[in-house]
Amino acid sequence: TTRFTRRTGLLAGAALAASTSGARADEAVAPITLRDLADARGIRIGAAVASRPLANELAYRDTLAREFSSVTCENVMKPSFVQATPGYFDFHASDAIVAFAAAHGMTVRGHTLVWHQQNPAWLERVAAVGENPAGALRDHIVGVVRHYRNDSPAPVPVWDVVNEALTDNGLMRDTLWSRALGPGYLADAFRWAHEADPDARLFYNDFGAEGLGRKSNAVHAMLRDLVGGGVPVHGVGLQMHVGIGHGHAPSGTDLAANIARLRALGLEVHVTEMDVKLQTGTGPDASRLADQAQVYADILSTCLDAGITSFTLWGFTDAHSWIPGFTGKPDGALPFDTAYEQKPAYHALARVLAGD
Ligand code: 9MR
Repeated sequence: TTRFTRRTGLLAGAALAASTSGARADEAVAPITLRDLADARGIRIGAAVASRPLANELAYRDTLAREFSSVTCENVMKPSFVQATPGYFDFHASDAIVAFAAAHGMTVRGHTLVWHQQNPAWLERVAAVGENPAGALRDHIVGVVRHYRNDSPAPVPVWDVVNEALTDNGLMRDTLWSRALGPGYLADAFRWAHEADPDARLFYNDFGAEGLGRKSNAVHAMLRDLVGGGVPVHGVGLQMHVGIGHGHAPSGTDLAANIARLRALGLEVHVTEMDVKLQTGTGPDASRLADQAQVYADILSTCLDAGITSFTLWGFTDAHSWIPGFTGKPDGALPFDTAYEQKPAYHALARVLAGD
């Protein structure tokens, strides 16, 4: 069986190149990467990117550019970063990531325009007591989307317009925007983004709505209503923050059924933020890493069969992941370890992409 490790991938690639081009088998041939394999399937493989390691770590930059064809700014495109001061847009941090992507032929998923977290204090105040909260939200959306519109130097063709607007029970989440504007803010946000860049593909993004259940039913119903009402929404992001151990990831059948019903609405489906926690499992490290590889493989395989077009991880190296900070426990939820070595999860993703 073909194993796409860097070393064996090198050998397999060299053998292939030698047989097809007459090159000597001992000549150096570029290793097969996740990116190559995803290209061959016509899908994007992506990672969330953090500014500091991108600026400071060569291994971070090299691995990102080699293995991935899509990037998402983990933080710096959010309102608290791009509009910390009312009316003054500061894109220096997001532009750096977008420029890196452009330089390496990668696409960008814009993240995110409307959320209940990472808003500047002034915007929260405007939403709570301001005279024109709708105007403030509209100006934010238009300011960001226009900066990255299709005819700009570094376009962002896809946006997570609204993030996490529903609760686990499938109700409208009580947020600064639902309080200020009522539930209609979702449709308005999509319309404003569409006005700012009619070419952009506009997504609703949420977590815990990957399989079948109350929340995914509500996401589906909400999107059905938006699509039915002629609102410019083109896709849905399934975040996919999951874990090893029973009940910490959706079953393949539920995931496939959910993707199918979303696609039946005419929507594109992306996996937008996948990581697989180890702390939810049991057993020695080696068996946890094997379980993690299996979860990555099962989910990617189901998603490919179900017709998703983009598969993004929330980071790529265990050296930089939100999980330990958030859970207060060490983990290792991504396919590269802290030394940028490929973990079993990496090989599992490569095998699935290769169709093995
Ligand atoms: O990974 C992000 C982390 O660095 C931030 O502190 C956090 C703030 O809430 O947001 C994280 O990213 C989130 C993403 O934007 C939306 N879905 C959940 C992600 C993980 O919390």
